[in-house]
Amino acid sequence: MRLPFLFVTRARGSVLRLQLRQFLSPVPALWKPQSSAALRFTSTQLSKEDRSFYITTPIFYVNASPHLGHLYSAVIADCLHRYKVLQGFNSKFATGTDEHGLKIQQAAEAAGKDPLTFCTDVSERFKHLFSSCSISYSDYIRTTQQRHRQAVEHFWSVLQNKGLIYKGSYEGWYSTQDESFLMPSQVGDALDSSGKEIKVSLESGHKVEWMKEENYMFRLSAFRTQLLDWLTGNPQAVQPERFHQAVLQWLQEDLPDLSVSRQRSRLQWGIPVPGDAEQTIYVWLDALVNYLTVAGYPDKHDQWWHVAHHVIGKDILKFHAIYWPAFLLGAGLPLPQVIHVHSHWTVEGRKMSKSLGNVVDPLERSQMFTTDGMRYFLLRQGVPDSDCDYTDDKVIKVLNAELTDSLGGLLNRCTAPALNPAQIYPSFCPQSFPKERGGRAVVEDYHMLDAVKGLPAVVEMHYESLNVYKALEAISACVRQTNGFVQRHTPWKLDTRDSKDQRWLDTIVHVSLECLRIYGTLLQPIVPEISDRLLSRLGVQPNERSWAALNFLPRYGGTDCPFEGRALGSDSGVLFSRLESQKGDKHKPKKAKKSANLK
Ligand code: ME8
Repeated sequence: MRLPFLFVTRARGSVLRLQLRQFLSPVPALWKPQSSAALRFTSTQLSKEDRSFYITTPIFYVNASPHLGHLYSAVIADCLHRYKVLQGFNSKFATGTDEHGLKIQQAAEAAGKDPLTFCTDVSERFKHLFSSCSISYSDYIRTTQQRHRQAVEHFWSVLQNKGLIYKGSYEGWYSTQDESFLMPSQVGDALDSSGKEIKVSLESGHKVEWMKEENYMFRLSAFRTQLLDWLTGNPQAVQPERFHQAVLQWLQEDLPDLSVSRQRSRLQWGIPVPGDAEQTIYVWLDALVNYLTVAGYPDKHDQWWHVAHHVIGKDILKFHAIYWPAFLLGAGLPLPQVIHVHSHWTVEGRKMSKSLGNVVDPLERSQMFTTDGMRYFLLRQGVPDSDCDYTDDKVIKVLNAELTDSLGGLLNRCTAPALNPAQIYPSFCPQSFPKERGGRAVVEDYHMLDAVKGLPAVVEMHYESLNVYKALEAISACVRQTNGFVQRHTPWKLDTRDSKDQRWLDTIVHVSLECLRIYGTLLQPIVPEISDRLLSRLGVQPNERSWAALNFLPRYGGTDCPFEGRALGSDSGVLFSRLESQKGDKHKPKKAKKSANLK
């Protein structure tokens, strides 16, 4: 992984081995470690009235166009944001682009553009992707913005005034592609395309170069104990657990001081070190501060900063779970509540990369499979713990099975004029489906009611931990149960001239519509457009779609149902059109036949 520095020298000293670094960076008297109690920032300590929530994605490099992985991080964060809003939170959701650094400087040069024009062009592409995919961010930050520069300069001055930054020099391997320093053990030999021997990062495969220059160092080594205290005192701070363990493991290893600037002669595209025009602030320090900038740092960040949650990919864990908390501790600021880590999407088992030509274009795919289709697929199949392989065929299979057939089929059945000629939310008959057995419902029907009643709590638990795939698994299982309920009782065979049969038919449809209302409400963070169409079709008004309004099947519990007798909303067609696998990768949604699932 990306550990900085091979060797460190003091400004006028000789080269010293890394292991001696602790001696090189004594904590100055100016800086006092925080007590371990101050490091615990669990949600349980927040006041019950505090309904603020702040969620971020990584800010993405603008050296290349967005790919599927970028959209995945944004969709996860968007899901959590929408869920919190449904729960009544005042949620802020930030995303944006990371625009400084050597890699961007070089990419702009290669494109023959001035850096800012280049950054603006690519940043707009990210923005367009996110807007097209219903990413409902409340702030889009670019590190080239003035508000960010002010925040970074202030943050730097705070660290410097606390004696945590000192002038030194380093010598070691640097990967420009990863914008990171590497230890010798992280570097290996490889051949470039012309057969020349080069050194590469063992983790990323990117070329590394030997660097030696004078710059500013951050006293990272002084923070090991506090970082350990934070992680052991907050077992939920880094999720899932395997990534929490990985960070603890890294903290057992060498934790050298970190170079936090580059010579201006090498890197012009970045924020100059305050008071030293010869140095540019290291792109990772610059980039991490974006989370504070959006929160309103340095003047008005309190409301958001103590409820910060970061969504990141596993590739940038060390920057977020070691460097960032150490910077924040140094600056005397609270640490993020949770760092949600996710694994990667691969293609045929390999990392997506331009050189392999296997990059999946998320915009193109969301046009092929629809925005909600792509969102559903990514969250249904993406598992935070382990990498997932992407194929178009998988997308088609999952969406056809779960959105077209299962969910769409259920809606179709319960709203089709054949079963529901009056186009209303029909009445529930307690005699047909009594609390105590003896009506027409059978044991499986009671099991289904139990499952749907308990579903919001299950989904809530999985949304909270960002195991969204588990939430979708649970919803999908319930949808299958409801389809089974309808299938079991074949309501289309009931004799509507018989009043008992009519009441039972109405009850079957009422219960199924109630199930659909729950599914539609719970699915809003995942597939906002589909959920809106589903709930609108059921006649559920916008103010009846919050978490608090879930209240499944009140008539069964003996209380009034506000929907009973209400007219359904207008029919806007199939919920999700079947996707056809076609040669030439044209998976355009096909106009589906609406009656297909009626019986
Ligand atoms: O690292 N699968 O930006 P970046 C899933 N600017 N997610 C993926 C992915 C994949 N194959 N590839 C990338 C940077 N991601 C820095 C971040 S934050 C202060 C600075 C996602 O453009 C994932 O979230 O390289 C990963 O962490 C991020 O994109 C890296 O984006």
